Amino acid sequence: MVSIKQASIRHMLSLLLVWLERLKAVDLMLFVGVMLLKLYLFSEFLHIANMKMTHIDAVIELGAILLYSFWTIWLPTRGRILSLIALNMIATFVLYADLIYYRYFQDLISIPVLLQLSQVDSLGESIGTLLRAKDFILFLDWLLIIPFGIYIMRRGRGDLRHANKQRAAAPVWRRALVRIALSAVVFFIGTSLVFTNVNEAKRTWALGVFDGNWWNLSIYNVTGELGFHGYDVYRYVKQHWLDAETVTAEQLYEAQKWVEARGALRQAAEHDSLFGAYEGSNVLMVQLEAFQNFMLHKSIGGEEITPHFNKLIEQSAYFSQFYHQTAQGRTSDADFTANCSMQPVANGSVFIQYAPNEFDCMPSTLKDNDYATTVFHSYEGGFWNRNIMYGNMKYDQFYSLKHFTVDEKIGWALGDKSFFRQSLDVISDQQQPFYSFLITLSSHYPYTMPAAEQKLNLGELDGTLMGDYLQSIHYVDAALGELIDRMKAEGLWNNTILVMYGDHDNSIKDWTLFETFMGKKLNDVERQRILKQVPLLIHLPNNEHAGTYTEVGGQLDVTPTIMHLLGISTADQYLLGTPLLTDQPLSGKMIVLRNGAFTDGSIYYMPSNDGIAANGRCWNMESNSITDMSACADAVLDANNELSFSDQIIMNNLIKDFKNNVSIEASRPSKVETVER
Ligand code: GP9
Ligand code: MN
Repeated sequence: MVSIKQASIRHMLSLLLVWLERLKAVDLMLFVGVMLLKLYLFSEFLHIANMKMTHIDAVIELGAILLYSFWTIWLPTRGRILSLIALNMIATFVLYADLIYYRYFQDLISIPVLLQLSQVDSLGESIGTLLRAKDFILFLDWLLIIPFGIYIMRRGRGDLRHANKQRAAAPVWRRALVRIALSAVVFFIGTSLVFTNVNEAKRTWALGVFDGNWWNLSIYNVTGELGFHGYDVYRYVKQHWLDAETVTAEQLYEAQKWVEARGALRQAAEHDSLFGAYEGSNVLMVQLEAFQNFMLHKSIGGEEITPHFNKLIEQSAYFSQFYHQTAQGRTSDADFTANCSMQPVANGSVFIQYAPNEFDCMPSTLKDNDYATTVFHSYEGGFWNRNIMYGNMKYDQFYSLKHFTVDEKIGWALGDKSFFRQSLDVISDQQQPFYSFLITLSSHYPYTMPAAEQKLNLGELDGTLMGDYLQSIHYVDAALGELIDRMKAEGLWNNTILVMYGDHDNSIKDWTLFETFMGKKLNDVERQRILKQVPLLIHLPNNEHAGTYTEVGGQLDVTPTIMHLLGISTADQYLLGTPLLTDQPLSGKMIVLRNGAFTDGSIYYMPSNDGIAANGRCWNMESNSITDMSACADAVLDANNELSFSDQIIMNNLIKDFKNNVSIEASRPSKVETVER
């Protein structure tokens, strides 16, 4: 027996269905209104600093909702309403998942995250703390749409037919025409609302956001939530399907042979007396933001800019011809090159685009050798996709902004002094041996320091970007002094290898500022030196092997160097670098930069913008003058090989294939077969 209450609910639902059927597009309008409201609430709940929903954002979201749903107009009433209910449920689910994910990871869910769900495991444990009662409001409409959907599926057809008994239906062709025309109009409106506004942002305030691609939230800030997911799908499809080139068996074989030759160089160095000389030591590595070489050992206004670093140089192995090898991925590239010893990709960042791929990064190797591995960076964990990449690099723990107390606000976030202090609180309690990687931030562009920390007397550089840069470096140097004192106090100074290197240049484009500081005019190769050289400093227990090493090196050599000192063989690993601190420096070593420049310490090749090798310039570094191209010509091919093999390996996830032995014997090309005579 159907109760009176059930009958009246069914009657109401049937009236609603008939009403929606008669008024045609009202269901779509209701859907658009509800979704817009949910997206507004979503942005409020996220509550990201400087990212409040503006009216332009609302217009973009509106356009995206229309694009998401325009096709439902093609369907008859029941199908359309059911599809809109399904679209509502899917979008609400995505919003909610993003909201929970953001509260934990300060990022949005992207396809690479979904492909690496193990990362999300850590979220499971703390899910309870991420839920809020107010979130329920996102699901309020489900109380109506779910029963309505069930009613339509069960009874809707019959009730509609009954209600329309007396009405003559319009001819099929007319209905089809109206639907196609209406959906085309909605599609056109949606497209213009989204793309005119996004393109305008790309031209103006969001210039470079889609090229740099450094943070999902920066993309979301331009495209809105639905647009972000649309873009994310496009980005993934383009990278993995549209732009993907298949690697032939022969290419796989060539790449493996080429990279294994680097392993053979490292293996040859294992006979060296320094191989394993520091076996079992802790490793504390500091990546210094925008920390270049040119201001070391320099004073301004009678004061040394980096007194602590200069003093440490005397007690350490300091590499004075060391190059950063970063590209658009900036800090993340430095992290990747130094820890994983591969070239960065030319466009974007490996951290963002290839995070799930297989690499032989230092933390995972050290973890396999019973080290505790931790990484510290007091900024949002989603920036540069660190949450995901660090999971793949097998760090035990990533301490991001949310783990620190911001008791000293400088620049983007926490000042480096407090950052070191709080990181050392963790490190000193850590199981030994450990590998701890610390990434500083206070000397980040645009170098705004609180007045109390502007301690240098800058003279004519006062009020300039260069002046601000030097003030921030002076502060970071003082923070390094405190770090060293603390390491000594914790008894870590003589059982830890302390490594420091600069991540990349300081982005100051005005060369007159450099010339004012250096007190001389700078030619092209001097400028390249300033731009590309950063310090590498390795402090060993008891100040052993201290001295200035003038052999060339680059960030790709950091991991092989540390492994060499620890006596962990990397002969079978897929790394491009070679150890720098050895009895005998490797002869003919060449450092290849991502823009195609290279140097062996005596020549420096600068590629030309047209990409034609012969149009590049070859500099003699000793005489500081341009020399004949013949001095560089032979190495151009080697440099290009390094870049293209590295790209091929990263972009096609070849290390996984190498390890699974996909190539070699099975695919050995006939031309390399040995012939018995
Ligand atoms: C922020 C920091 C800055 O987390 O890594 O990165 P950068 O802008 O130097 O690449
Ligand atoms: Mn940086």
